[in-house]
Amino acid sequence: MNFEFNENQKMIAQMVRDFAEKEIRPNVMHWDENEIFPVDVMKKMGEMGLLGIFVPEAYGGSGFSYHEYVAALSELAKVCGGVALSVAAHNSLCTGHIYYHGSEEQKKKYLPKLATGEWIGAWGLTEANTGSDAMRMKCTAVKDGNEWVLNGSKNWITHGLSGDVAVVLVRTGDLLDSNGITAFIVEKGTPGFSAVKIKNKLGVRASETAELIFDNVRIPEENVVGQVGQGFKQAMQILDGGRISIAAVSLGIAKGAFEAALKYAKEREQFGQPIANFQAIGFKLADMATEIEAAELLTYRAADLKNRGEKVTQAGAYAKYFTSELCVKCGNEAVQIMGGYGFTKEYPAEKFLRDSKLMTIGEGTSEIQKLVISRNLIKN
Ligand code: COS
Repeated sequence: MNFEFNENQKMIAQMVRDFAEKEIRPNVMHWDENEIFPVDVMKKMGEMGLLGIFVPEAYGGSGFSYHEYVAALSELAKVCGGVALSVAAHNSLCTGHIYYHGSEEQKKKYLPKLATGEWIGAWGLTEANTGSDAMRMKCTAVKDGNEWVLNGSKNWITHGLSGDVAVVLVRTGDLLDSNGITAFIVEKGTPGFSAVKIKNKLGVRASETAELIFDNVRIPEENVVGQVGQGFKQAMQILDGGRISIAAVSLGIAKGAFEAALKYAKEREQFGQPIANFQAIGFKLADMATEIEAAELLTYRAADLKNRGEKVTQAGAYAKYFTSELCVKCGNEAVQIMGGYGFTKEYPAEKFLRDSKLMTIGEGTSEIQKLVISRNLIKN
C-alpha cells in the first residue's frame, strides 16, 4: 500500500490549485449570487486537460488515473463546489458514458471535442417524478425506420442548457424491465430538443442545472450507445464511477471548510485568547480533521480499485456516503466556529455549507448509497 502521491499527481494538484486561486476564487461569489455558469472557465480547464482527465491521449484526453481525477476535483472544490461539480459531471457522466460504452466511431467523433472542452457534455437519467427510482422513467424512444423518436423530459441535468451534447437514458421497452432502457447521444440543435434552466438553487449555483425536453426528437440509429436495452445497467456502472467523483468534490468542500474554520479559530480571540485554544472549538477541529483523513482514504481506495479495473459499486458508495455527509458536517461546523461572521457572505463558510448539501443528494442520495451498500452486504 502506498499512501503518497507520485510526482505527476503532486504536479496536477498544484496546477489545479494555482488555477483555482487565479481564475476561480476572485469570481466565486459573483457566480454564486448571479447563478452564472462560467463557460469560459470550463473552456480553459478543457485546454488544461481537466475535461478529459481519464480519457486516453489517443482520443484527445489526458490519460490520467482516478488518483489525478480525485486530486483535481478536490482542489477545485476547496475553492468552488459548483465549478468542481461541473467538471465531475462532464468527465464522469457524459464523457465517461461514451468512453466506457460507446462504439469506436462514437469515441472518435465525440471524445476529442469533450476532452478538450470544445464541447460541454450533459447526461440525463433523472426525471421530474423518477429520481432514486430511476428505472421507472417515462421518457420514451420508439423505432421508426433507421431512427428513434424520443418524447418526454429529463430533470436536474447538469449543463442541460449549455451542453453541446447529452447522453440520455430513455425507455425503449416495458416499464420496470431492467433491459428496457437505452442510452442515446443527442446533440444540441436537434429539432424538438430544448432545455430550460432551473433557477434558485440553494448551492452549487455556478453549476448549470436544466430540464431537457424531447418533442418528437429524431435520433439516428448510430447514436445508440452500446446495445439497445442495456442503458440502465450502463447508467448504474457510470454512477458507480461518478460517485467517486462526488466523493472527491465532497472531500474538497470538507477541506475548504475545515481550513477556513482553522484559520479563523487561530485568529479570533475571545476571553483573552484565540478560540482554537478552547476545547469546545479544538475538539470540533479534531473531529473534522480526523474524519477528513478517513474520507480521503475511502475516496482514494475507491479510486485505486477503479484504476485497477475492479468493480467499484461498494467502494464508491462507501466513499460517496461518508464523504458527502462529512462535507455537510464540516460546512455546518465552520459556520458555527465563525459564529455571526460565518452566517454572512463575507466569509466562505456559508457557501461551503450551501454547496455541501447537494453532495448528499446528487448521483444517488445518502439513503440510496446505504441501500446499495446493504444490498451488497446481504447478497455476498
Ligand atoms: N452495475 C451493473 N449493473 C447493475 C448495478 C451496477 N452497479 N446496479 C444494478 N445493476 C443491474 C442489476 O444487476 C439488475 O440486473 P438484472 O435485472 O438483469 O438482474 C438491474 O441493474 C436492476 O437492478 P436493481 O434490481 O437493483 O434495480 P432497482 O430498480 O432496485 O434500482 C438502485 C437500484 C436503487 C440502486 C438504482 O435505481 C439507483 O442507483 N438509483 C439512484 C439513481 C441515482 O443515483 N440517480 C441520481 C442521478 S443524478 S446524475
